[in-house]
Amino acid sequence: EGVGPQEYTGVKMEVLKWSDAASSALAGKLEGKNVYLVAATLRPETMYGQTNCFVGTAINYGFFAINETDVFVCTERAARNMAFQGTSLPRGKITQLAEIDGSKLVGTKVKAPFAIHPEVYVLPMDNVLATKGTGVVTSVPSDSPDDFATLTDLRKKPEFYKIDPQWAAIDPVPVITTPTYGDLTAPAIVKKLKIQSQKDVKQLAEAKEIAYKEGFYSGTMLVGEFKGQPVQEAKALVRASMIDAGLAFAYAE
Ligand code: A2H
Repeated sequence: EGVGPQEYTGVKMEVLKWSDAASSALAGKLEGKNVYLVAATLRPETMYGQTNCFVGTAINYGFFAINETDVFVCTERAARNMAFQGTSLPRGKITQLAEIDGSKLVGTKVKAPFAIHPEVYVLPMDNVLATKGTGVVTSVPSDSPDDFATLTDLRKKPEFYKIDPQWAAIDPVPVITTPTYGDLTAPAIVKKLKIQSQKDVKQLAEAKEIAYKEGFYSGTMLVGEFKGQPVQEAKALVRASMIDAGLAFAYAE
């Protein structure tokens, strides 16, 4: 991470159906509201390949009213930052309606903007930091080694991770092709570096670096509105398209 601010894209993942645990914890608190889990991503051009959404089970998430009808789910830290970036009104003010542990969000079904699989589940990830982004990570296992390693862990040990295997059933979707690694860059790098699980943090940091550079400098879009275009061009275009559609917003920190 550099010295300057990180320019994230805040992706609005609308809640379609709460997990049982979230449903009981939230009973009556969000009547009539549109609720969105907000994921922070640096790779908006990969959103076609979302297969799920990750939260940290030990992280506390707040429900923040950003206007009369819409509620964002993220860390309080992120909500405070957003309040000064034109996301909510009045400026600088946050209104928290409820809070919940990440573990209770697991199993919630959300909409994945622009995704080829438009409905995905919330799953647990070990390495989600409460101190970065919104605390919600949208999962794109085709292009993110962390996401692929985590999805693989969850599929191997669903009981251990307390998930229904159905929630992790969507396979990685080819979104970007790269000359060195083909149509599924992250799985190819994870295999090459012999990464076994999300616990291999050191190798994953290396894999992330390789995947990021390869995708950005040499990748070509395989799907979507900018199919056939280099990722270097498509990145800003997909981002603008999502923002215009009201499905995302700029978020910096
Ligand atoms: B990226 P940086 Cl396809 N904890 O989005 C852990 N990881 C987090 C996070 C948090 N609180 N908030 C965001 N992230 C992830 C897509 C993606 C991402 C792809 C490939 C690489 C990649 C789909 N997941 O990131 O430390 C988010 O995952 C590799 C750089 O601020 C976000 O972008 O550089 C990225 O890490 C931000 O990490």
